[in-house]
Amino acid sequence: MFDAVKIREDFPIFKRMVRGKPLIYLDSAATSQKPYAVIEAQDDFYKNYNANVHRGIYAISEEATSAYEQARDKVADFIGARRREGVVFTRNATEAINLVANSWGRTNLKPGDEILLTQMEHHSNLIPWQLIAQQTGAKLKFIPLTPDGRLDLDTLPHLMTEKVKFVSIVHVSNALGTINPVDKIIRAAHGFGALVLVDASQSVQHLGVNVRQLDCDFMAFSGHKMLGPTGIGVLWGKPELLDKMPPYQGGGEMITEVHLEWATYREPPAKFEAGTPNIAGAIGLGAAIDYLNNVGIDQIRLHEQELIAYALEHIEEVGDIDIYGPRPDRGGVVSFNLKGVHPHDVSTILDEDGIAIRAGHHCTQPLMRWLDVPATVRASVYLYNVKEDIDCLTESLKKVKEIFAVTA
Ligand code: C6P
Repeated sequence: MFDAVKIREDFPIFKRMVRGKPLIYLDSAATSQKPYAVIEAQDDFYKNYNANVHRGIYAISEEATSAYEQARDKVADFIGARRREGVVFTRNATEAINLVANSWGRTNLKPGDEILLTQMEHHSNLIPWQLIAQQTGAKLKFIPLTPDGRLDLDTLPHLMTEKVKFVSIVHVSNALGTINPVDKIIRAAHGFGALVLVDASQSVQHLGVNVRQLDCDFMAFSGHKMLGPTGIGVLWGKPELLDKMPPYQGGGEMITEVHLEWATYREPPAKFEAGTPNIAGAIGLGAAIDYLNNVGIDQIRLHEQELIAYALEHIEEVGDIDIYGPRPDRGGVVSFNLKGVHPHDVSTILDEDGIAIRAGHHCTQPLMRWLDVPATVRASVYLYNVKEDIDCLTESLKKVKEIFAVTA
């Protein structure tokens, strides 16, 4: 039986007070909170078997290597990957996307080729492609949005041509909550021989994503948004594609033979993990995946759907509110503005009530421009949120309205 109140007990941060009030955390899209299990897994590594991986022929190094590689198995299992070799540990989703843009993009793109993105991409799935387009002469194209903030798939037949060599799309928008039909886009792209990267930063921990079912070519996500530590992320790639790609960074552990003038490289994933990796981070991520599996992603999704429906209804009841993004089907995010009040002012007043919420452009400036707003207020939920959190948010929003004397 899913019980968010009980789940909260696993998260030490909910014991603390903020500005004299219990912490109301509504910013899990930025980063999630961490359960004891994750904190303790990292602690245990540093206290009991801290050693470098893949190097030492002694007990604690072997233990560290085994735990690090077990974490890779857990990730592979979690995303339905057939082979563990497809899982590359990175710093975060951003680094995973940069890896593909640089390694695959630089080798395969040429002037006249097209990279297809969407108008709702996070900067992390936009800037790496801008940079690679500038370096290779490839051109960027964008799937536009419908007025309710979905991808306008009617444009796909015009946009998807044999010129498109790579498609990189967000699965769930961090700013709108839109759940994109990535399966349809992947099928269309493959029909033209283009490869597809799915930015699963806001989906893998909420919806569950199976790379075999989706048949994407690459997937990127961050550990810290899925109860794991910061500084660890994942690039999953089809092993046959990773095999053919050149290294992204050079250094220790990614080589087989080194001469002064040249070197040969190891097979993936080692080829893409130059230098000492974030061992504790990977172990913590493994513990986070265990935790999520224990609770059950399907249960988490149902809980979030209930919370988001509740939030949409009650935030709207405050009045003078613009809510962005589609309904009813969306991820665990509600972006909105209180008419006539800057989102930063809203967030500052909510903070006085111990409410942590994000206000800003959410690293999606082109999307904000499309919405014709400088920024939004964004509430995002996860498995540990309860309806009372939303009640506190709406009460506080009423206070903001009073302070700013917003009139309809
Ligand atoms: N979005 C948010 O508050 P990193 O920073 O690499 O862990 O994640 C980047 C990223 C990529 N794609 C999407 C869809 C994202 O939402 C994010 C991170 C956070 O919305 C921080 S801006």
